[in-house]
Amino acid sequence: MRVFVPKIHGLHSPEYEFNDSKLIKYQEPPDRIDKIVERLSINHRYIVTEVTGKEKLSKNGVHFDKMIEIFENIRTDKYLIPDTFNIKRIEKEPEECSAKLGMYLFDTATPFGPNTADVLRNSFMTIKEAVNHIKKTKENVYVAIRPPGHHAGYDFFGGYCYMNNAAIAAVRLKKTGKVAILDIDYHHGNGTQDIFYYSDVLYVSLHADPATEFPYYWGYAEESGEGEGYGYNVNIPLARGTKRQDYLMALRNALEIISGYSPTFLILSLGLDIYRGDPLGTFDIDRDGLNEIGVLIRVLGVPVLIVQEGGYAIDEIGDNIEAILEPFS
Ligand code: SP5
Ligand code: ZN
Repeated sequence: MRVFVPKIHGLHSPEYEFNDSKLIKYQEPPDRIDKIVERLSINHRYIVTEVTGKEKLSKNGVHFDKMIEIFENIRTDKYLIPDTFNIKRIEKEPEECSAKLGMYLFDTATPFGPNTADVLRNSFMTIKEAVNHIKKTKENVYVAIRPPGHHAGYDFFGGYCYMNNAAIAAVRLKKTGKVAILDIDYHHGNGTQDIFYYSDVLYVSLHADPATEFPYYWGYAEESGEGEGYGYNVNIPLARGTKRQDYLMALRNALEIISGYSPTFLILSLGLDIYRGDPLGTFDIDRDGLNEIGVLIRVLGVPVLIVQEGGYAIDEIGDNIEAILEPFS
């Protein structure tokens, strides 16, 4: 299987995030992806391509122009974590860079640094190359990408995410067929849900119940989409501590819905934070469980674009990615 990686992702590397009412070590560091790439590079089933190119963020096709313009124009010599949030969406753009970010940011764990915009340009190019590959070959593709994307909505960002990689791929794939997105990150993909809430791109998510887990305000079962999108948003919240067998049962239900939609392409938002040993997760899914998840999704027989989202058990991330990707490779 082909694997695409943004070459300069390591230039986005905040030291801290503000979480649980304190400043803690940033949980989404470069070695997540470095470890994945290191492992897949020595496995003959994978052909890893580092993407060096960059693309203008304004061409992303998904996000609100004003938010992207702010990303393009931030000038900073340190990682900014805003202290003020524009919760009423007042259309005044302050001069202060940190306050510009606060217009669209929804949490305190998503710092914006000197090279963050450049890394996003390289990420965008990487997604485009992966999309071109799957369009041309109809083969499964894996994008080993960071920062992740599924918490970035039309006009908001947060949860370590700035731009929505899966959504950027979906709008491009939609031009040649029907697209479904299956999101198995531990956290609800509030950004992806937001972007496609009024459209018939099918979004199905299995995630920890937002009543007790981030992102808290999105991800409830009654959120079904609206207008053209009604019935095309499916949330399956699961209790903290959900065990492998219960997870797999919920996944089978999700796959049945996707199968009934007959997509031309499937995008898999892959969060390895569902793994038992993850510091941000609580699900009880072991490595064999990850492999079984891969097998069940593979059985759909639809070409899959796999996009990396979360996953923070860094010492085990190499073994975990191999376990879940093996059926697709
Ligand atoms: C892409 C992705 O997985 N983003 C997740 C962002 C989650 N940020 C909030 C984490 C809350 C941590 N508080 C729980 C501490 C458990 N010891
Ligand atoms: Zn997550």
